[in-house]
Amino acid sequence: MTISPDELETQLAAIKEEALSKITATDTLEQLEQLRISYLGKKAQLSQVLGGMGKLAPEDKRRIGAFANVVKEALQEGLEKKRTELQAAQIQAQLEAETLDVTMPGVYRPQGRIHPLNSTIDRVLDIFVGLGYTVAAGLEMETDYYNFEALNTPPDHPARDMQDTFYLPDGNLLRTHTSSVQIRYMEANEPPIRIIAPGRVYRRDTVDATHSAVFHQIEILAVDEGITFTDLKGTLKEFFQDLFGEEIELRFRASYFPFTEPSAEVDVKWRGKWLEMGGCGMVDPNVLKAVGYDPEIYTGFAAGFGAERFAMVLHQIDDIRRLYNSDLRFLRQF
Ligand code: 2NL
Repeated sequence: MTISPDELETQLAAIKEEALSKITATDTLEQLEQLRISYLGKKAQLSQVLGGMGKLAPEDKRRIGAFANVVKEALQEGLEKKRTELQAAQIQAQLEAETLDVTMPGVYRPQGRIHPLNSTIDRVLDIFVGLGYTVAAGLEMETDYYNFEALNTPPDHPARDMQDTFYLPDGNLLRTHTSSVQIRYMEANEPPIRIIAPGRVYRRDTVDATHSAVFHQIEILAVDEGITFTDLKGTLKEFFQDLFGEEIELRFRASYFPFTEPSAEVDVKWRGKWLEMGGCGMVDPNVLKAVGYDPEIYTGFAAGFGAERFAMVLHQIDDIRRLYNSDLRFLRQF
């Protein structure tokens, strides 16, 4: 197909007019880029017209070639001008959208604080860490073995009545004390042992001012060669003195736990009153045997406390349920 130089020139002029009017009408950078591709790209109309120049006489080629360059430059200039315009408009729009009103009131975030139960647990842990103890944690769902059997409490043991708990369909249970953590720790480590195990525990208890079916226990355990009841007394004296921040008196009353022998309840005399603070004793040889320790070589002491009881005594809280119902009028006091 032959095409005359004049026709080519007319086509070029038409392309130029069409392109420039489309460029003018464009209002996005994406559209503008599409126009650039369709007019100046490799497959562009301009390139196709120029492809038809091959068969022209040399002087026509020069004339049409020069004109094609004029068209090309006009398009490039038009595109560039429009691009600058659109970019400026875009920045302007963005600036308007992102205007920051520094006089606007901020988002109110009330100051949070540590719950009295947690701050009590933290204080107790701090004191024992200061005495060389390691904090140990474990599972809230346990097997019968770790919660009872390893603690010298076989299925028919009467102490199971007082520690009735929530049983899962698979036979597992919710732990009734953090002792199970200590059993697992002893299985995995050799003496000397000095650990403190804090955590949530469960009992089938009727809720009242001093009982909750879910509460927090803190247990300590020391196993070594030559540990005696005197070490237990000295450790508890040191601990309670630090916890109450003043001179206190300790009293031990004979008691019973399946996992300690002998066992005792420990009371603290603070501001003239005796307060029951927890239970303790020398680790029963059967418990040591269960974790593979030789009771002829090792002895140990253990004690268990209720974190809620500590918090209630230290802050004069009259009802354990106040610690659980998230009443800010109560919690803001601490
Ligand atoms: C209480 C009494 C107690 C223990 C917990 C214990 C743990 C192991 C071995 C022996 Cl692994 N004993 N723990 C001993 C005596 C008392 O808790 O009234 N808790 C609230």
